[in-house]
Amino acid sequence: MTTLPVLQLAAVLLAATPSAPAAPPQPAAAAKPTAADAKAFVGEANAELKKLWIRWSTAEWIKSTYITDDTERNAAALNEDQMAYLTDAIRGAVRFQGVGADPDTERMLMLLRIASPLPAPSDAAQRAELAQLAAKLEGMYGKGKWCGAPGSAARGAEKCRDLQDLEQVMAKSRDYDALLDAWTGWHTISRDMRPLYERMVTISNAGAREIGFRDLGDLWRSGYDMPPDAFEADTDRLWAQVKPFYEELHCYVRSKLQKAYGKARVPDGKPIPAHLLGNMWAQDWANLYPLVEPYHGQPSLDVDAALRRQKTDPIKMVKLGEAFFTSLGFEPLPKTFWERSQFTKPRDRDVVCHASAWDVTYSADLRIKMCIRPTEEDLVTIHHELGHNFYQRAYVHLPVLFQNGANDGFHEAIGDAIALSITPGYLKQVGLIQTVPKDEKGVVNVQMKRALEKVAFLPFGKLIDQWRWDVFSGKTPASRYNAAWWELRRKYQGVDAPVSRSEADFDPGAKYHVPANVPYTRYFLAHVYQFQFHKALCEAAGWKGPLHECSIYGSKAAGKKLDAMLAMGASRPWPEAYAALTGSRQADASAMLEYFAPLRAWLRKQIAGQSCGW
Ligand code: X8Z
Ligand code: ZN
Repeated sequence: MTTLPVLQLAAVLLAATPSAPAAPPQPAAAAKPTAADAKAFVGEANAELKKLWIRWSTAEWIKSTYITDDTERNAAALNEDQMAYLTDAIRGAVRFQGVGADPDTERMLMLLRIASPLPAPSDAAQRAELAQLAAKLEGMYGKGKWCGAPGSAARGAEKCRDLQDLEQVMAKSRDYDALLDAWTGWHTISRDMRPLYERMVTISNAGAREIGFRDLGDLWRSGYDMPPDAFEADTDRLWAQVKPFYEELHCYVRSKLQKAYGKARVPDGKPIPAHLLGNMWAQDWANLYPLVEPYHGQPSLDVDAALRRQKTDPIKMVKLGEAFFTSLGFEPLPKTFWERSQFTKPRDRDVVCHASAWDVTYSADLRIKMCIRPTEEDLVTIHHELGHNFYQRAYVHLPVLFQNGANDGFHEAIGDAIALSITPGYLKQVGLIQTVPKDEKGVVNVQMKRALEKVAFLPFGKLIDQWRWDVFSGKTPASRYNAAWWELRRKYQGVDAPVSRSEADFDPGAKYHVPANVPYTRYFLAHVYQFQFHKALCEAAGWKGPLHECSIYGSKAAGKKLDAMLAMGASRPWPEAYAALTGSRQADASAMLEYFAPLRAWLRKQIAGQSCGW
């Protein structure tokens, strides 16, 4: 049911955006809508969307924490309802173009049009199919298991391993063949996704075109308060700023991998085999730290060991994260957060383990969904997820169309910016390491660990949507899905598949955000934003030393500054929110480069004279 009078349309000029949707036929004598009509329309849209989104996210929560055919069908049905409403509302909103609505109304009309990353066409059968595809693809990822190659000794249901098991191998094993088995095994789970993904692209492209976009990528790039082409150029600008640093890190790490695996397996001047970087997607190399540690014999940074030794349970880890936010002056998480969250992997059913944070009812019904293990990586992810939750609560007073990040990169950057304050000094304070490394050697070690997380991620953060944008535009046809994927991974990351791949594989589907249809440029942006946010928060906290040593733990002044930005939600163009915290309206990687200056100087000496690049 929609309360919107979507077909009572008056004459409309389509001048504002060249790609605005076509208005349905106009009855000749209809009254011209006014600014007041537009305001009333977004008021109703907010109310209706809130109702529909609560129902849908409730069904999504149930599905993600209990994957069955029934919960998938249920979630798909509720998704269909909100899709149908959105398609109608967006088409109906066209009549308000040029009516001179107030700025908040204009902004909500703009946000309405880009509200869904998966727009459905108005055809009911296609909409139903799209909702089913979306639920099914995410379910396939969540249920993915590797049971050994057919005919191999390892095959057998009792030996099947899920992503968590396989990630553990990627993180810990340094056995080339064991790594290869885990990598190739996981990449079998996405093969059957290919036809479903292709169909999802076709239908959602049609949906995007109906509401006036060239294709789905054009819609995704339109969420940044600037023309989509300008956004793409701006992303390239940031990448150009950090690319030389990435190449230096790549060079150093490759030389260490050559020592571990030999030059026959890790050749000079070639991309690194993707299964050797300590992570299933080679997107975060922190697990390689023991292999690439700059100076041995320095104070230990092994947080994993401390978590194990102290038998830290998942709840304690989340409490530690919450304590960071309350130290900044934020209220503790609601009681229901502790009752309703999924902290550990249930033993008796399939769930989507990929971490996420929710406000199921758009009224501070906060929860996280994780399968927490006692590792430093998960401790950082907890801070990441809580960043989402504290953001959600800070803007909960706004209408649902404004209940969002200033842009999606902001949402991903908040918890990460906080986690940059997990310095050795902070870790010692909370008893997770014994000694704070003080001299230059200790600093380089600490920085190396961070760079393996943050700098290694950058090209991966960029290439996922580079791939999808080309798929959505048709530049990459389905017959080249996998080939195009590996071209980008070679080009940006300098990594290559360890075994030959073909179009029978669908390797992009082995990364959660592709089957789950979550745009990914947000994480690239967040990796740049978070250092600028960190710097601004450190200034607010009165920090005077080097940026990499700053922890804002306990600073109410920093917390206040952060909260002021969070509370704006999506109500203003993002450069305004950016300026509220950082004083600048532009993203810039110089804070990241400043943060890593000591490591970079050291790295350059290490790789001098080596043949870098690929
Ligand atoms: O998906 C996530 C979060 C949930 S929004 C856990 N991240 C990206 C990933 O895992 O690929 C955080 C870093 C990048
Ligand atoms: Zn996130």
